[in-house]
Amino acid sequence: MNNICELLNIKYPIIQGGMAWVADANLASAVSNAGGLGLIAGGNAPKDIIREEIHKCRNLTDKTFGVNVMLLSPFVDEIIDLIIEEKIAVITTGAGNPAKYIDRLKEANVKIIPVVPSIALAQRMEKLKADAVIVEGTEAGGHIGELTTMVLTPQVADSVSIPVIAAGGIADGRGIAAAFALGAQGVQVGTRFICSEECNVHENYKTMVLKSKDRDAIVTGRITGHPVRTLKNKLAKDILSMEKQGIDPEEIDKKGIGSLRLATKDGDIHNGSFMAGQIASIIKDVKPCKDIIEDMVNQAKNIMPSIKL
Ligand code: TUI
Repeated sequence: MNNICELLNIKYPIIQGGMAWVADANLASAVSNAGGLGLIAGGNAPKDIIREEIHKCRNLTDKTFGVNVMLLSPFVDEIIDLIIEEKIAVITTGAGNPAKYIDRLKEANVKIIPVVPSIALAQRMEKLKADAVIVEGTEAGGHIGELTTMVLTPQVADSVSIPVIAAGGIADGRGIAAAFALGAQGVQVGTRFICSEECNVHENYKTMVLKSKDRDAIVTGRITGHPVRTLKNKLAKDILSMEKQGIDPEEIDKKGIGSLRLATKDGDIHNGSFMAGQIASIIKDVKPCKDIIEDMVNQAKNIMPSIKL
């Protein structure tokens, strides 16, 4: 059996990305019910909101699901407490180093799978007894690292003994087969699940992804030190222009405040932050999570019959 499936008691080693304002109980339960690992995104939300989503998710699935902890959140400490109180089976972490939380989580039997953008952090996480690592290439949407999935996956796979899950640029079975060829034992998929029937984002968000072209997922914030990949629109262009003009990074950061909500809830195509990966443009339809996952798995198996899925 596949190591990731065994570790998490799931059918397919397909982990849903922890997309803030996108991944609620509805999406997480749909991915878990389809045999993957669904996760509720903590994002910047406070404890009470996440607790509600956890309870909703429990009513929607009896399968394993998890919580994604965004480490830049001001509420990280209380969310870690909540995860332990609620006996969550597994967490993924992003946008920082979760070292100081690992001992407590392991003691409470919570599995921990950090996103790492480098070999050094992967090795550090292995030493601290993380259960697996997600290597997220710069192709991904949202907050990104420097290296690509293509180069990061084999290097990390050669550098640690814990299972490696590849992320960034994977939206079909070709991506899964490629990731496994590079040494991954699982994949994390984000953008593809935005265009699922169970994803509760505003229709305009799904349309933005469906209409996107190969060069539309651009990076802002390289100058402020918080690079974020979003689909090109007025907000992204305004931010890039402010960066070029050398405007104070704090002023630029202010422009982004509230923009994820504008994208996901209001569908504000001009002022919203439509986070998406570079693979967005291969997504051509909205379908149930079950079909997304099964189509990906079948395509990967056709390409690579020996694949352990
Ligand atoms: O976290 C993500 N993607 C995200 S988080 C997010 S919310 C946000 N919104 C605006 C600005 C910033 C965040 C939207 N998308 N992906 C996982 C990820 N983790 N990518 C890169 C990293 C990462 C970076 C540095 C992980 C660890 C790390 O460690 C640095 C250190 O301290 O060693």
